[in-house]
Amino acid sequence: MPLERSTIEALARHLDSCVKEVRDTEKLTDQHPEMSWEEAYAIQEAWRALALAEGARLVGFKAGLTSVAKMKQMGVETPVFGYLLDRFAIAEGGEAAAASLIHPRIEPEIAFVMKKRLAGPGVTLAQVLAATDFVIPAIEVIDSRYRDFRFDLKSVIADNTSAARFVLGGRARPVEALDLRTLGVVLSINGEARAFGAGAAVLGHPAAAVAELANHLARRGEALEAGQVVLSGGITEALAVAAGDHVLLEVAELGTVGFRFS
Ligand code: 0L1
Ligand code: MG
Repeated sequence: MPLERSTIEALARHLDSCVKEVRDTEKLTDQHPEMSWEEAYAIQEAWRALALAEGARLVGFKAGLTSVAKMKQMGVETPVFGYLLDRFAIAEGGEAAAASLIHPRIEPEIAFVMKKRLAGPGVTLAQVLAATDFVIPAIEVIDSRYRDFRFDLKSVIADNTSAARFVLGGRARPVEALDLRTLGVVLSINGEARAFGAGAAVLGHPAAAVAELANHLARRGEALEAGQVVLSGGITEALAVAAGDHVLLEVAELGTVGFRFS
């Protein structure tokens, strides 16, 4: 039986309370095994509406589970998409309070900042590159609201694909000057290099993830807008972090970005 609108909104409020109270929960499909893909995204969107009504600002979107390493780590096969709010942003070189997160993990990503509106369907990689103002190194902090990061795809979509924090920094550069497939990344924690990869790990080219995102948004009556940020997906597996950790991402040709968990 389809989920009632009141149930969709109650589930969005439940996930929101998990974030605000820094506590985990069972995956939503344990109670609602019949949940459809449409309903999973409807919960995510109801949660977004709740945040916007509180005064949060939508600053962009994210693609998740876009690399073989991430898909293997989580035992899934399809990319998923979520949104980014201004309240998720950490200042470059700044701090994130570990006590405000349940069980954070970090991912090295390439962020795109759009200079033009990009609307699907049928968006291609070349159209993504033409609509991109610049790319910049990004670290995404994911923090699944589900106990022990155990979930299925529908539950993770409802949970805004575990989005929690992100930091952008290093050098912002136009895409024309770069081959994003061969950009190497090194992710270090407390000075120890812990994960390595190159842009091609993300669907063969990080812009392919942005194209998939734009086409997904089109199916939901939305588009990427000028000035919005897109996190194109983790290049390596995600690494667990804890209070006191210093995190640093180095990206070839794009410099470094880091922050500290306080
Ligand atoms: O950004 C991501 O790849 C995360 C997607 C959601 C799954 C997870 O929490 O690892
Ligand atoms: Mg990610």
